[in-house]
Amino acid sequence: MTITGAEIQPPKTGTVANKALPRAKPPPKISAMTTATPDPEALAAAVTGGDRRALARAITLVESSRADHRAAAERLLAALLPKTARALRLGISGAPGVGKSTFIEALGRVAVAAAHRVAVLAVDPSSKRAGGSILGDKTRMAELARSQLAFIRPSPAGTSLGGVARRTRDAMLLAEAAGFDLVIVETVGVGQSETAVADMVDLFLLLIAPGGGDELQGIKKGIVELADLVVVNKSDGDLAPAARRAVADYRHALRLLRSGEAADQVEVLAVSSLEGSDIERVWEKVLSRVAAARASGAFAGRRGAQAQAALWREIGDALLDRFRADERVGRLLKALEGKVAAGKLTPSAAARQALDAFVVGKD
Ligand SMILES: Nc1nc2c(ncn2[C@@H]2O[C@H](COP(=O)(O)OP(=O)(O)O)[C@@H](O)[C@H]2O)c(=O)[nH]1
Ligand SMILES: [Mg+2]
Repeated sequence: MTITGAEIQPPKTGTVANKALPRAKPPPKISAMTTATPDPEALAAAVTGGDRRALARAITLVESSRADHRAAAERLLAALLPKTARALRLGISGAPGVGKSTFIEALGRVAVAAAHRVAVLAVDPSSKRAGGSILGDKTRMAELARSQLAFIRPSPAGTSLGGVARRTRDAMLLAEAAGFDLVIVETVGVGQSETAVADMVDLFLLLIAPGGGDELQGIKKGIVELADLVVVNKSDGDLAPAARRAVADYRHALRLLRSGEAADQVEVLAVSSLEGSDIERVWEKVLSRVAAARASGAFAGRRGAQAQAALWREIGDALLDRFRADERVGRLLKALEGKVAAGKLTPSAAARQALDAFVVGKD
């Protein structure tokens, strides 16, 4: 079955969908933001007004590493914080080529047809933004990109995973403040990015494709353990039988990997993003999972734990930055590193000396 917007009716009042995901107001008119240095308060007002260009500028601001931009970004985020946390945060991971962008386009259209406002953010620390993947995404998400109810933001290039993770979290908050009630974070299933994304979303969906041999993708790398939902894509044409086998294989593997309650909760569904078949089933599953998590308190618990974990990561990052920037530590470390390398001092003793110098030096 092919999805066209007209076929999908918004859920009726009182359905699971309504409870799970509050509906956003339609976006107000886009106003031009022309000043070169953004004023955080003015930008915050434009973002909450639903101005998509202001949102794009705001994200650019939080992505910047310039000191004055960082200060402005913090004021912006502080101003917008009360307007955040109202969206459903959905993470989507999978190996390159499994069809993440195509799937997000299809799922995004289902959500938009139900009058949701959808923001798509991409996390790809490996991407150098050579143009290929971005061009690919633009064509694969063409319909969604055209929608007034959608906002698509590719990954910032050439930064460390830590940097990308923080910026994505900030970009997610900005999108929420702009009134987007579904934020989809796409990440490539390589490296550690899926762990970072799983740590910032309400529901983590692993997308796989059939025909990858008998090795279960994601199992070896431990991504499956993070998944709340597994979706086998490309269940169409010649690949349909292989997709059915993959569903059975993953169901079996998940039963082995997880025990008790958790095993029942991770469902495996087959879809065709290209044909649009069974995408609504995934959307309904997402909404019912979220409704159940809200009812049990697991939803709030997960968000609270994520926010606390983010706090400690920020503290760790900031401490390390200050430590490295400290002159006394810098001078001392050169000598300490030499002694450690030569085996004259243990790493733990050297670390203690450097930390003592840092703490004393700061008083
Ligand atoms: N047959 C089939 N091909 C698909 C499907 N979804 C995506 N593809 C194709 O798989 C390729 C990679 O898709 P893309 O969305 O860019 O994958 P990504 O790298 O995971 O974002 C493209 O050629 C798509 O047309 C599907 O459901 N069925
Ligand atoms: Mg893609």
